[in-house]
Amino acid sequence: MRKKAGRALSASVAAVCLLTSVDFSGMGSVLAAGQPSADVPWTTTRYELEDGRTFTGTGATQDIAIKTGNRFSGGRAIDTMDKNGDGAGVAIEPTVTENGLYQVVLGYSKGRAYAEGKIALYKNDTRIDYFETKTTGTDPGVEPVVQSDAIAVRLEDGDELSLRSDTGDATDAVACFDYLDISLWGGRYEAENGEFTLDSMEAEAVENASGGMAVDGFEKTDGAGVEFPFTIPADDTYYLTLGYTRINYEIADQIGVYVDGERAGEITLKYRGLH
Ligand SMILES: [Ca+2]
Repeated sequence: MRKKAGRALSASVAAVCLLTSVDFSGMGSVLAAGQPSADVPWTTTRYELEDGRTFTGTGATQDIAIKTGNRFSGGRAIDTMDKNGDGAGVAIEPTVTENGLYQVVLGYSKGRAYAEGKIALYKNDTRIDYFETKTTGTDPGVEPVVQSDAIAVRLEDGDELSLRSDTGDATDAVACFDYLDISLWGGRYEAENGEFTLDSMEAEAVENASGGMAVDGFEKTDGAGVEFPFTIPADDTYYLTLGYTRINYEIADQIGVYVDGERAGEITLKYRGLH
């Protein structure tokens, strides 16, 4: 079910306009994995799994244990869950200040005897996807913590995420589960790092602009623009915010937004000031 879709998005305008940045975030439903490629990704919040609510599953022969070690974030991790029953796991309730599409990454370590496995990610009582885990070292007991591929999940305030061993193969749950890193999907793309559609366009230093730079030259002709390659999790609705400033005289009040070369909409520009 994983897929990655490349998209080229460009902003084009026939106005005197200095484009400084594009903020991009996903507000879609439950999706497959996708990694943002933004210049400035959204802030990541780490949730230590050892601080979560643990529960055992069907056929458990022991309770979930906590393992300590310098290699673990926070010095501790959930220990291997292969004896805790089918469906055993650990749950956290992330702080969601903005409902939207988030990426969730698992930090884990795994012994050399267990090459690959799967551990399920649930939102409330619905399974979203699996994290795939693999051996993270060759020295028993000191395997380093690594990060999984990201899973994209739509989160609202009050949602609970849990990691569960429900694959039917107990050996899948052999690993140390350290933390979940959660960040809003998307980020900020600096206009000066995009691709300009005309050679006459140029980046210049602008006070108070994001990154200290903005792109000039939109007034020269229709078709002037900046393109950004995106990797998005799936076809869905995404939010776009433009950072810009305008100077002196006006030619047009709108900037066109194009996806894969087709006009998808426009943004109305305010007069003067940095927006
Ligand atoms: Ca930890």
